[in-house]
Order: sequence, then C-alpha cells, then structure tokens
Amino acid sequence: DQRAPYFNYSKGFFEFPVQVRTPEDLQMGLLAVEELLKEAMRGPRGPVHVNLPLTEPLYVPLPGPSLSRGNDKGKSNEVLPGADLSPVQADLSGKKVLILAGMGSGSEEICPALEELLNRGQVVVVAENISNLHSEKFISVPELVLAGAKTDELKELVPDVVIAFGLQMVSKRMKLFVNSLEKAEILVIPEGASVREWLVAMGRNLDKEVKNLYQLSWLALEEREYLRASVYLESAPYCNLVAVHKILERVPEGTVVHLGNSTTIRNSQLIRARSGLNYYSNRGTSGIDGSVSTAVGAAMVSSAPHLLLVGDLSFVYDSNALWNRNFPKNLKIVVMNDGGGGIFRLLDGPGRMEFFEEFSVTHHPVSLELLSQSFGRTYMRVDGLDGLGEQLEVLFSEGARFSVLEVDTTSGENSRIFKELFS
Ligand SMILES: Cc1ncc(C[n+]2csc(CCOP(=O)(O)OP(=O)(O)O)c2C)c(N)n1
Repeated sequence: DQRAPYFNYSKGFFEFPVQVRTPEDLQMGLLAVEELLKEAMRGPRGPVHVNLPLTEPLYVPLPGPSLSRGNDKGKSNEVLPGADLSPVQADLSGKKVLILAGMGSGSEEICPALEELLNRGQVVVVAENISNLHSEKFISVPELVLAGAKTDELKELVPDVVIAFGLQMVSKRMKLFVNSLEKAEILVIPEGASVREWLVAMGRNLDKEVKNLYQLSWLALEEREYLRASVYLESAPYCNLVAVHKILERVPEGTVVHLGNSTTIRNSQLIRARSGLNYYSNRGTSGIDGSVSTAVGAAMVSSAPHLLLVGDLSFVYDSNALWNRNFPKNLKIVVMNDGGGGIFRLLDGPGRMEFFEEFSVTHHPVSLELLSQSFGRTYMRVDGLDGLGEQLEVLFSEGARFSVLEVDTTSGENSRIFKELFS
C-alpha cells in the first residue's frame, strides 16, 4: 500500500496510472498534480503525496533469452489447497516440468520429495540459495546458466509446465526466461498449501525410473558455466565479487547468513549454495533498510553463529541497530565497502545519467570504523586479498571480540569484473 505510509502526514494524494497511454492521459495526470500542488500551498500549507508507479527494468532490459515474450499466452493457474489435482498430474507425464523453489526457510521434508521427482520424469528443480533447499541435483545458479546458454541450448531448457512455490526468486534472467515462455502452463502453489503433499501426489502419476534428459541438459550447462565462472574468479583481481566469493567459502558450517539487498545478494547468487549454511535476505520488505536490525534480532534468539554480509550504504542506513545493550556475540558483520551504492555501477542505464556518481551511487562521508566504535562494536578492516583470509579467520574464531569487518573494495574494479563475467 503506497498511500498508507504518508496518509497521516499529507494533505492529499494522487497516483499516476501505471501506464500513461495517450497525451490526454498525461494531461489529466498533470492537471491532478497541479491541483494537488495548489492544495499544498493553500493555508495552512502542508505536504502532498504524488505517487509515480514505475515498471522495471528502469533503464535498459537485460540481454534476455531470444525466445519471444509470451506473457499473455502462457496460462497461469493457482493450485488451491485441497483442490483435486488429478487432471494436472495426469498431464505431467512425459512433459518437461520446471519446478521453481522461491525464497523460504527450507524444509527437510520438501528436499527428498523434490529429489524423488527427478527420478520419475523430465523434471528440473531450480533452487537459489535463499530457498534453503540444497541438493547437488538442483540448479542453484540459474543466473549463470541462463546468461551462458546459447540460443540453441536455451531451447533445450524450455519447459512445458512451470510449477512455482515459496516467495520470490532473485535471478532476473530466470524471471525473463519464464516470462518469455509462449506455451508453458504455469502453476503456482499458494502459500499455506502443503508443498510436500502436492509433490508426492504429483510423483504418483509420473513414470518410474526414467532417464531425466531434461535435467541433464540443465545440469550440463550449469556445470560448464560454473566452471567458467570459477576459473574467471580465481584469476580476477581483488574486488567486491571476488571477496564475497572468498567470504562465503570460509563461513563456518552451521552459520545463518543474512544477505544484504543490492549487490551482495546478486553476487552471492553466482556462487553455489552450501548445504551447511542457511541463507536469508529481506527481499520485498523495506529495500536496503532494516538489514542490520533483522540480523541482530535473528541472532539474539538463536544459538547458531550468524553472519550479516551487507553493503556500506545499507550498513550506514540501519546503523542504529548496532546500539543494543544485548548486542549478540554470535553475530558477525562484514561490510562490503565499495564506496556507496555499487549496484548502480553494474547497471548500464544509471551510468549514462548526468550526475550519476552524486545521485545514484550516493557517496557518504561516514567512517565505518568510527560509526562501529561509537556504538561500542569492535572493528577491523581489510583492503586486499592478502589480508582477507587472515581477518576472516580472526572474525570467525571462537570467542572473537570483533564484530564488524570492513572489506574495503573502493580501489577495486568492481563493475568491470562483474560485467566481464557475463560477457
Ligand atoms: C530504503 C531504500 N532506500 C533506497 C533504496 C534504493 N537503493 C537500492 S540499492 C541501493 C544502494 C545500496 O548500496 P549498498 O548498501 O552500499 O550496496 P551495494 O550496492 O554497494 O552493494 C539503494 C540506495 C532502497 N532499495 N531502499
């Protein structure tokens, strides 16, 4: 609800239509804004709220799959809890089924049910790190697969049916891929339904012991693209992506990893999920705000080690969360300092805007060291690959008194190295 946050603080509200199709629509919108501005100036003067809904991508579309978009043609059915699913199940045998596991806290019950389906049909499971469903048989880096697939390889990946459950997926290329499917039937298992029950029911209607060629196509591509990315990252110089790679490699087993929105979660998605870790992120809640508070709160009610991996701007935004008499000792914070909102340097559009560095990247004058210390947190800093391993060892060691590690990559070629991975 876009209106609610300012309802008590504004004298009026107007929302532009999502699509302004004609000059008349635009004229009407502008007149409404003019009226609202007059209202703002009428005594007693006060703020008004004009809302401009924007559709993504804001700048230029990603180089998406070459399949034509078929949004309107793809049928989408919501599968209601308790509904009779037998007609859908019968249809699935022999069809290529792409299962998308969205964000969730994982479940020991769902993983085996999904793995079982892989033996019974032409089934692929895509499960990003924040789905917390980890298996070597699942595709966990769809962004790399879809970026690397050539046109004819992409055709092999096209499903007949897409089944989605859980909350959102992060991979933009995956979203574009699904949107581009012309004929696929799309089923969404709604929140609250028993995913396991549904998967088991689906399995009963599939063949036994089939060779899952559909899965082989996906896995082969993932293997190839993952290897290519790993070789590239091994020789790439110190930068944000390389550092995130190293950090996620070294996090101790059993850690709950909180991924900051923005570049951090995108970088983490280019690295295979580790089965010994739990991954969380505040997706679809309050943008970059609140990441530190969430991690502090989660660590306070948990005995597991927690790691927050977060961008410098997000850290500064929510630094009040460091002010806590009971700051949890089991929480370590690694701040990826790339000198502001580095995500905007990764996108082509904003980089071409005038005043880009000032308004999009938003440099800040805050010393992360003084900020951490002012709230009583002990702080370390590293600015190269040499010291990173050592500092991480200290940070993650039993009883370490440090809680904040700044990984300064401001001198790294962060955007070049990220973009080259996809070129
Ligand atoms: C509350 C809020 N304000 C602003 C934004 C817009 N925004 C998206 S990413 C970003 C930059 C984040 O910078 P940082 O946390 O340093 O992460 P980086 O991109 O450098 O990894 C901003 C300002 C947002 N998503 N949420």
